[in-house]
Amino acid sequence: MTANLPLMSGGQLVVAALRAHAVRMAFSVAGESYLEVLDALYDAPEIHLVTCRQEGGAAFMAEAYGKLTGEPGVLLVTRGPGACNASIGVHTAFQDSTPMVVLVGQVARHQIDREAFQEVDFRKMYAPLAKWVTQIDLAERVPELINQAFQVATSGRPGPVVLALPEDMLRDQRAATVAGPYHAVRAHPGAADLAELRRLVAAAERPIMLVGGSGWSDVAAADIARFAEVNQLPVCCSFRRQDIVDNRLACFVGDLGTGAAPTLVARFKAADLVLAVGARIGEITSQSYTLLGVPDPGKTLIHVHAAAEELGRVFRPTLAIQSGMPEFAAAAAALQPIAAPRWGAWREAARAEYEAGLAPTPFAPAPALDLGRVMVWLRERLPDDAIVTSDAGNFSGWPNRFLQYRRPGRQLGPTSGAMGYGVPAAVAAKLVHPERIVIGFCGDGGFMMTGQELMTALGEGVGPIILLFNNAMYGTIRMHQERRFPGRIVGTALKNPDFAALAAAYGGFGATVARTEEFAPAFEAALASRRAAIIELQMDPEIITTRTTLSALRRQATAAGAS
Ligand SMILES: Cc1ncc(C[n+]2csc(CCOP(=O)(O)OP(=O)(O)O)c2C)c(N)n1
Ligand SMILES: [Mg+2]
Repeated sequence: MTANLPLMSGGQLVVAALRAHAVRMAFSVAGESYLEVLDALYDAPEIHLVTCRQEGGAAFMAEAYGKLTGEPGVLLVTRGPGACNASIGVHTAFQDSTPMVVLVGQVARHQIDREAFQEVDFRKMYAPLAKWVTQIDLAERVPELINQAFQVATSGRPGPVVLALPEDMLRDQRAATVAGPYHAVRAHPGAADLAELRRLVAAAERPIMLVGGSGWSDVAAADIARFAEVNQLPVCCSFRRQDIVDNRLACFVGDLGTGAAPTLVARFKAADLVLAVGARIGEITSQSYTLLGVPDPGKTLIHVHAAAEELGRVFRPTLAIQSGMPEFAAAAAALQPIAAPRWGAWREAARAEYEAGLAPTPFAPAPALDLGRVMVWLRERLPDDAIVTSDAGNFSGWPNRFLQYRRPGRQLGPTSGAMGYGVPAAVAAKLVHPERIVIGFCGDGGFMMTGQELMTALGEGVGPIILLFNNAMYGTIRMHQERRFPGRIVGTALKNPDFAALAAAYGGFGATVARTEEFAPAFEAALASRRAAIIELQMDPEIITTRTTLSALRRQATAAGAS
């Protein structure tokens, strides 16, 4: 079979396999352990290799690429140190069910288990972080194992796959047939399941839908919205998955993130039926497992998920349906609508609560920079296809509560809660869609973890706009301190650089906004510059969430008798 094939190095076979799987972009920090792969990429100009500044940033970029496109984000890093830096992005891809393929250089096969230079047993290191880890010990098996990696990364519940590549294997010359592209395998809902779903929903009084998870194409998102609309079902979304259903539709009623609206939480608890589609119903979404009983949810639960292992894992559903999101959404949209549903007023009330929450909470004294008004301005200013990325931290409450997401616009945020995600994700999104507005929301803490990747954007000539919420603290943790140990501030205060000057030093656009009216001109100027930009929002540090202040938290905690 291989008699007439040319000999190729293991490295060339890796790149031939990436081509066969239609890889268009890959993110890397170079290492001598995988020089053969880099050299083979020299001859593969259709693969855009993005040279990043730290593997954590590169891994977040690959994860964001996977989240945005549904195709595996490809990451290339070197052995021990590179793989250790990259691990945060692998963990994020795992928690966020994002397809990703990580290629890691490895020591030569004849050195393994000597603790050679930078040697790590990647099967052990990545075991709980990745969906699958293996090492390619034979160059002739590169096509087979890379094919398997793409299959595993994309099928069922998507996730990250790690392939260790011993450097001497990459030099071996072998003849091998490359196969591709991969076909993501997804289950379809059965006719009996759909009939039962319809029967259960029709019998409900106060149903609510929860959409979330990964694997949503634009068509699937439109289909599930149509299903909700024709059946008048209220729909909320899971943590950082606000872009599945157009937030302007009458059926959309909010998100179950870290700052979930108390009214939505109450309504979810009052529902007699939950139709969860794609969401794992994890700790944040389930509000620390308080929205549903474990394992008996205490109400009718229909759970639709791409992976059999997630069904009945925590909550025992009344009806479990294993299905891909496009397959389920298309079938649901084709179901006969439920005639004269009883829950019209229930949905309307939930929508009214959501809309009431879109009005900013007033603070006294009024801050010079009113973030609520800034968000309302952005909500009106952003086009439908804008991409919003988010870091982890309390500042994320502002875009989560006040922006309205809609396809093809996207929200890319780490459900893993990993700080440092916002900037690299914005860089990746802008590389994928240079024509769209891409905004990265960051705190001062998270920005300083991976902000150097702004230089990657400048090197690539793309201009994401970073909105940097500066409160000179790890605000989220300070909030928890005020609740548990009021007034005892330790380990959370930050000193920061001049962020606008930092942006300028990179060759980007920088602006500092201290008053509400300064925001719009700064935003338009950042956009017009077409360069990577930082707009520092000098916020009132007192305002710790969109709803409350640090002093209010301290007062409450002291009154409640915290230490
Ligand atoms: C990589 C990482 N390290 C630590 C944490 C714990 N953590 C969660 S939020 C937070 C503070 C975030 O600070 P900042 O980015 O300034 O946002 P803020 O909460 O102040 O708005 C920390 C330290 C985390 N989630 N991820
Ligand atoms: Mg902060």
